[in-house]
Amino acid sequence: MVLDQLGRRFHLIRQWEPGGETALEAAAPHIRGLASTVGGAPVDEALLDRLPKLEIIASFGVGYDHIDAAAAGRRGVVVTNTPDVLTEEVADAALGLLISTVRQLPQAERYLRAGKWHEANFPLSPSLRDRVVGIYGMGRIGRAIARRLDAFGVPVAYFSRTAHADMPYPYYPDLVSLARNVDTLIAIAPGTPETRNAINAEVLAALGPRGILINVARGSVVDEPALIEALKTRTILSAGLDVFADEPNVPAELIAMDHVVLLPHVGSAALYTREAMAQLTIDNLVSWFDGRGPLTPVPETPWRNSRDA
Ligand code: 8YV
Repeated sequence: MVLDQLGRRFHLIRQWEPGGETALEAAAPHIRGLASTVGGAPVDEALLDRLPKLEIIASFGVGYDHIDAAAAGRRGVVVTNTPDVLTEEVADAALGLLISTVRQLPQAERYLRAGKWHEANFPLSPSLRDRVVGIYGMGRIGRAIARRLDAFGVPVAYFSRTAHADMPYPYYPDLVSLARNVDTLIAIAPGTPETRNAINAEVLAALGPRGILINVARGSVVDEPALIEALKTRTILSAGLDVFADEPNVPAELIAMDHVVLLPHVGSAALYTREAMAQLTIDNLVSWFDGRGPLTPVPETPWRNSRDA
């Protein structure tokens, strides 16, 4: 267990437990390390102000949009995340969600359980065989998704901040032109101010009536009301969503739709991978407090090696 391991080495304040806020308040002037996760309390200027002795924030997860890493950097506070150890797991989940959505597997399962197979065969679904997949974000996970699609014989194109010379796939300079040239879009870009609502009404219209959107990135990357509208008006065909704008609050309109597949942010949520993520979070803290520096600092962090990472 992560907490046992941490507890053997450090004095722990569990902020999320009853009385945690009071304990944090009392210990705040002495706290030197913070373990944090997406979906937990945001680590913003206000929290940083309360922790004058803070040296390191070790985040459990690869995305760290809940942390103001630039503000931490300005104060000389190191931020670490958990890259690599979840790449293949999240790519597996992305492919699972893609196939589930295109082939309507959850709907087919509901159909069987409802006893409807006795009445008729499940209707024919769309296929991955006549599709071109656009990937939004070509970082580690984007590449792992692309590799899987290669193996599936599905053509790939992409848009990311920069074109990658080593990538054999067509690159489009913006999301609208990518969406116009594919019919299936997988979002795996980080949640940043730049990517906020990047998949908007215009992108969804460009994706078109055969369009399927898969989001395994962050809810913030998609303009959620625009997506709901596009699904209602059949501007696009369907969506497979693992992430939402205000988790765990999923809009009732999405829940009411039978032609979408919805998952409770499970991209990395397999025991094997979560253990590896937890270990890397702990290892970053231990390495830091042993004086060996952070193992996986984020680019905004003041640590000298981070620029080469
Ligand atoms: C979360 C994730 O870390 O790594 C990420 O960016 O979104 C997930 O793996 C996980 O949900 C823990 O909160």
